[in-house]
Amino acid sequence: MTTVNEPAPKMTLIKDGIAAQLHDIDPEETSEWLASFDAMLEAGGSQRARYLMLRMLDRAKQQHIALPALTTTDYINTIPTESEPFFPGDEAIERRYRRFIRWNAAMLVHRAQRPGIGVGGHISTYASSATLYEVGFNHFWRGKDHPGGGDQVFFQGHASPGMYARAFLEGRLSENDLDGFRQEKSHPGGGIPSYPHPRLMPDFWEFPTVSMGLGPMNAIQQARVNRFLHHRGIKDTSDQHVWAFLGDGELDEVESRGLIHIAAIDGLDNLTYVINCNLQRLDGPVRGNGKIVQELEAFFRGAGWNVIKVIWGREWDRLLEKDKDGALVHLMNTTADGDFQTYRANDGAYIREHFFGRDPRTKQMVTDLSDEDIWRLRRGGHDYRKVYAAYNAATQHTGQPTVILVKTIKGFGLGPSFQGRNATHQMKKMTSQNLHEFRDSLQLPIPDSQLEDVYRPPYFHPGQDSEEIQYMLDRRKRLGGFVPERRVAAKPLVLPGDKVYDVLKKGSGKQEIATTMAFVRLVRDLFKDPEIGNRVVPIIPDEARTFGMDSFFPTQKIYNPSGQLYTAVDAQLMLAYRESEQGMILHEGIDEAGSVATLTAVSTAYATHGEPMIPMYIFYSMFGFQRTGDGMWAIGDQMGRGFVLGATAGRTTLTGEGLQHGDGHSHLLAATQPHFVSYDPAYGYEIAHIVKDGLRRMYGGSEEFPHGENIMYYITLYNEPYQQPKQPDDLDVDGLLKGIYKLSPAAETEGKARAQLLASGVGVRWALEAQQLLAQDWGVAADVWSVTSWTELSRDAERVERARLLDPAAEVGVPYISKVLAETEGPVIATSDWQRAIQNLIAPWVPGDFVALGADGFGFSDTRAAARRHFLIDGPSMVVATLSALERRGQYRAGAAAEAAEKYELHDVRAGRSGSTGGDS
Ligand SMILES: Cc1ncc(C[n+]2csc(CCOP(=O)(O)OP(=O)(O)O)c2C)c(N)n1
Ligand SMILES: [Mg+2]
Repeated sequence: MTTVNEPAPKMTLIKDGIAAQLHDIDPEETSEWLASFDAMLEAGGSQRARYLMLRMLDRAKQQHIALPALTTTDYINTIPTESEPFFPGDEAIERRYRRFIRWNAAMLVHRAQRPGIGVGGHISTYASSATLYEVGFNHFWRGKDHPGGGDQVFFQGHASPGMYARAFLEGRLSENDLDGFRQEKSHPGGGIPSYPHPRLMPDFWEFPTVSMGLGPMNAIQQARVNRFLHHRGIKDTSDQHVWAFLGDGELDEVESRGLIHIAAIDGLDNLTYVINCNLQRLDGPVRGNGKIVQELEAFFRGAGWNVIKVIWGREWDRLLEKDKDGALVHLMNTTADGDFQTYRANDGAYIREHFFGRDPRTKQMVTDLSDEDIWRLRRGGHDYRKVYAAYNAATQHTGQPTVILVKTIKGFGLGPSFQGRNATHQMKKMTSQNLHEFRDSLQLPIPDSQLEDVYRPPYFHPGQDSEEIQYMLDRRKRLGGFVPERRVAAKPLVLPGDKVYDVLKKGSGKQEIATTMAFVRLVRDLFKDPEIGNRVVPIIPDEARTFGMDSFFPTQKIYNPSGQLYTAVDAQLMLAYRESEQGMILHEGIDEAGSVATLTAVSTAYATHGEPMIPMYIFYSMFGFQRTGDGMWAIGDQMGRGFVLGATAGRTTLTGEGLQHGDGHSHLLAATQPHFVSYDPAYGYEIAHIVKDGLRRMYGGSEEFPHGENIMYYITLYNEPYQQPKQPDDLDVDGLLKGIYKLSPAAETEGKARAQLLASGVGVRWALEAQQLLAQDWGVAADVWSVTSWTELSRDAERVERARLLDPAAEVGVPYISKVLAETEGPVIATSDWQRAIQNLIAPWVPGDFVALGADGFGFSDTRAAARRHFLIDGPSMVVATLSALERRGQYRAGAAAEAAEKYELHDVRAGRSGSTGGDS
């Protein structure tokens, strides 16, 4: 204990996040304060001392004394009862139809368990969150017809039955639709998806949330991009709010927590998280030994969020008022979540004994309550008014994002076999007894006779003209229409003409530049386009200099809602680091996952905001699909459009960076994502055609796709500098876009053995080298083909095969790759800086012999030439592979391949020559 007279001239404290040495300018006064504190503690006890300290802190805050914040508060509601606003709705009517929704939500899952179907679903999550959603639907969320443009609501994925059940009452879904839950293809008349999937229900769902952790990230970047669009003058989003509904278990995903600082730094007060703290995840308690609400409060407050806790329902108000010595609050503070869960899986008598009974003062407090009364002491998340007060406060808070931590009961209202049980998340079938009890507790006029068929209990709808439905529809009308709703109103963009692409078609002359630089040159010109320039949005996770995009800093500027409040160290330089409120570049910091969330919001602005934007997300290709593939997949679901650039591509091209950087497989990963059209261009002019066609397909209108196609482009870019050739006069543009074109026919073919060399990206130069060696040293005439997309060629072939399977008798055509190679002679040898499996994507459809070389296995640090020799993908390796294939066909003398292997020293990595040095990494 500190003695009063002890001198304390200096103390180290953390003040505003910074360690500070504070001087005591009046030690005598300090001693007096400390002495009076000690005396107060002795006289009043620790509860009293705690109370007074909290009051002091509160007073200091009111008087604007900048003290470090406490990260947690007591386990009680943040908003005091006396500060709750007037509730503007009719609670009784809203309760009635909330019960209809609860019933129908459970029934649509339950009915989907009927014999022969049994497709699963979740009942307990929505049961715990019905109030949270209904307060939003009835009082807060603005629809698309609202003058402000409407809100964006991220629904907890497995709460979807509740949203469907509401849409049924609203007349948006039919009984047949509900019965088609999770039977999208087989249900007569069509079914509805298990979870929020915009791609599968494009007029309804806006945000795919079911891969847990993506919703929290995407909601933050949605709110940030809303601001960005506003600052950029694209759209007034000032009256649009983003709501994200999350599970307390979901908050254990690193993605759920990893981005929250961004929301705080950008002051996103247009964002509210509602975390349904039912204390349970799938298997059991989220924090049996701890308190998830308290943990999250500290976490979010520490990160700079406004935190509102909704823990207790109004029935507790009276008890808390009686809690003069803090005994009840102490119990609340010290009861573990595991116990809170167990209370609700038991009954009032159990709660009396195991909660209130732990302290004689609290036991006394509830003597006048029956066990029934104790059971009816609700949690905050089931009290309409408490939830309303929290939402209202969140929407009025400025300068910070808000998180509302709401305590609920998992399986609420579903009876003792569901409520609070560890298994409740997975329970989907109700027994006859469950059904009867549930109906009774919801007070629904469904006769017993209708519950006889336990697999088909009826849905409940009181009729369109009923008071409840009329009220409900009226609420939505006032708020601007239904939620969720997805609309695509964007018009096709006027795309730039050919001129913008000229710079790439001309080639780089004597200058050696990498394809990354060629791409950057194109983007620079696209920025200047009067129609689309303002819509191009580079998204960069701290690699702009690597890609030569620092040249955009002074002109396009980096978006920062606070502008630039400091003098940049390089302010005097041409390429100064410039931040601006109107910046066009979304610089994401070292954060690929967050960048993909940003990409999601930007690439879907055409639907969410009716404003097509052209994202150009450029990153180290190794840290793309491999690291953030799930987010990319969700963009596919959300039907994003834009360009994804895997820069520093290839397993051997990024000199010296080695195992964790040498990407030799992202094309394989991209190939698994149906919405990605992937290209691996070799030259600038190829990039020009690919980007032009991408813009046409995604942002232009065609007869087949009047609003453009829901696809993304994945283009790999390299950092190996070489001369970019001028576009050949007779370029086969159609072939280039389909995935292959003849780049360099063999010079003299007369009487010579023939071969076909296929390559993509930087590999094209090795094929050209091999062509030369084969001609010079072996008299073999080889044609060189640039394969711009192995994936597109294979997808084209798969489409043909599927058509053939469905209609074996029909004339379904020939895969493009087969058609192109059918007219050629000799074996086909393929190479690239990617693993073999990528080249092999076309193997089944290559007529004749096919040999794929590839960079399989882990990369390593070395020169490009050495690495390519190691993997046997370089020019000489192609020569040996070609001779060997010719020998096997009997078209070349035996032993030639072995001679060639010796001649080119294939076993010696030091003998490799395929590849230039230099290029930034
Ligand atoms: C990334 C990911 N991992 C696992 C799942 C499977 N899953 C679906 S719901 C769920 C439990 C959810 O618990 P919580 O977030 O607390 O939500 P609650 O249902 O309790 O509201 C799990 C593990 C998933 N959907 N996504
Ligand atoms: Mg939970």
